[in-house]
Amino acid sequence: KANHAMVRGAFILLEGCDRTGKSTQAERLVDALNRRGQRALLWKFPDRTTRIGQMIDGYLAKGQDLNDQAVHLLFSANRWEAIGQIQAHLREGTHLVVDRYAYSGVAFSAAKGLDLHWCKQPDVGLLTPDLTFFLDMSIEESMNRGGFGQERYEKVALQTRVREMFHALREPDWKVIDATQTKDQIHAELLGIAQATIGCVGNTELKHTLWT
Ligand code: 2DT
Ligand code: MG
Repeated sequence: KANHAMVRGAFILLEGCDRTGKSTQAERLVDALNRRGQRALLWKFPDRTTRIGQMIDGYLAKGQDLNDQAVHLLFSANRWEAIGQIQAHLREGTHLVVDRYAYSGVAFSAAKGLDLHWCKQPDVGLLTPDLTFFLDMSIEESMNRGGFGQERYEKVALQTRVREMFHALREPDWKVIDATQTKDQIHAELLGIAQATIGCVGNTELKHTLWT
C-alpha cells in the first residue's frame, strides 16, 4: 500500500514568449490548487533574488553588459542552484508551478545567435517537468496587448525568433495553449490538464532526463 508521504508533487511548467500571460496563469493555477486542498508553490526563473539572479537582473534590467555565453551559463546556474530546493518540495508532496525554465534558456540564447546544441549542454541532466504548457500567440497580438517593457529582450524582432525557437524545441507531449483565449478559458484548460497530471505522477520517480 502506498505510503502517503511517498506521494510526490508534480512539476508543472509554463513556457512562452513575453506577454502571453504565463505569470498570471501560473498564479491562478497555484491559487486554484491550494483552494482545492493541494499544496502548490509558484516558482519563477530567472530567480532574481540570488547572487547569480542579481547578475542576471543587472544584465536584463540595468543595462550591465555581459558576454552572451556567460549570461547563458548564469541562467543555467540559476536553475541548478535551485534544484535541491525544488526536489525537496516535490518529494514532500508539494506541486511546483514553474514560470519559465530551460526551454526559455535555450530559446532566447539561440534566438540571439548562439549555437542551439551548445545552448542545451549546461542544462543536460536537469530535472524534467511532468507537464509543460506552451502559451502561444503571435508576437503582433502580444504587442497589441500593451507592448513590451524596457528590458533587454523585450523587442519584436528578438521575440519573433524566440517563438520560432520554442516551436523548434517543442516536445511531443507539450500542451500548446492558444493564449488569445480569455483568462478564464485558459485557466480552466490549464487546471483540468494539471489535475490529470497530478493524478498520475504521485508514485513515479523524479526524472533527470532533460534534453535526452
Ligand atoms: P521574465 O520576464 O520571465 O522575468 O524573464 N530568459 C529566461 C533567458 O534568456 N534565459 C533563461 O534561462 C530564462 C529562464 C526570458 C526575463 C527574460 O529572461 C529570458 C525573458
Ligand atoms: Mg519579462
